[in-house]
Amino acid sequence: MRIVNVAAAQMGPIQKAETRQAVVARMLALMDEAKGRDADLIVYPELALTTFFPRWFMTDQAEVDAWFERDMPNAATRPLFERAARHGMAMSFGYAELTSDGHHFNTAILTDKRARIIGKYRKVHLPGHAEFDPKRSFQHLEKRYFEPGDLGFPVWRALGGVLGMCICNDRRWPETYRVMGLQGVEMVVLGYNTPSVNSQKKDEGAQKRLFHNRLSVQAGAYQNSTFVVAVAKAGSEDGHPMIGGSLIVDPEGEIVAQAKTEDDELLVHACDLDDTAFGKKTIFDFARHRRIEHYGLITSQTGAIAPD
Ligand code: ING
Repeated sequence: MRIVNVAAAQMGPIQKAETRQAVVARMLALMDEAKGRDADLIVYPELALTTFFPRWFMTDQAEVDAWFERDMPNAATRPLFERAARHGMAMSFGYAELTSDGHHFNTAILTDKRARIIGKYRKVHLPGHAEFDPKRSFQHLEKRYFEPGDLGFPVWRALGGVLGMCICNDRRWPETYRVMGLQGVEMVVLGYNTPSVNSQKKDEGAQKRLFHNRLSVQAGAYQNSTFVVAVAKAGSEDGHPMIGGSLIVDPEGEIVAQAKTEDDELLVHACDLDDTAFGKKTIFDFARHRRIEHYGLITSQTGAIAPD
């Protein structure tokens, strides 16, 4: 038995005017609740410290950069690291990273139980656009504000197992899970901010978005025999609704915990990492069953590339 008692800390909306200090106070309350439920690890959403600012069209780089963190930890987030160390709890959360040499990434970190950062991931699959388009009912400008991640899909030995991270749109791409699966990942943690409606497909509403959220995470878990913990930033941010539906999925693709609200809500589940072994030994025994001689297209540029 290699139990990781994981807490999925879904967060309700963060309004544009809300301060990082106010958000950190909410995150600390969730962390204290997780401690009360003996969590070993707490997972927060993508861009957990601020509103989902890529919905706003900005032209002034100083205004854009105000949404980013230059250091981690920093004055606003240090209370999180101090409380996590005191609780003996590992944590993962997403934030906008501005590096010392001026690069902008949609980033997530993983700490150990002493609040030391042991892993960093930078979002590879950036959805949305780089330019404002008046035809869209709302904007999704991640390609304007972030660069694609430059760290690949690493995994880390942590909490007695092998952990990996990805972020939001990454969860829709089988390649994301497979690269980590090929490294033996046993638990993938991720956060997301997913609009309840599709700015380019009027009739696609929240129920379809929630279905695709479950489908993507359950498929990734089953097809790589890994736990997946997917955590929403949910609810209406300045009038822009986002889905909740945070969930914990086991290596057989079963949902073992799921959020009921669109607010701050904690899910906790005791994940036995040994449960990943059967799938890795039978169906997904990569060494015995993969036929890479037929997989070339997956890493090729051929085929129609959809216009931006
Ligand atoms: N958000 C959305 C997501 O991938 C999206 C964007 C929604 C793309 C629905 C396609 C369909 O969940 C982020 N932040 O990636």
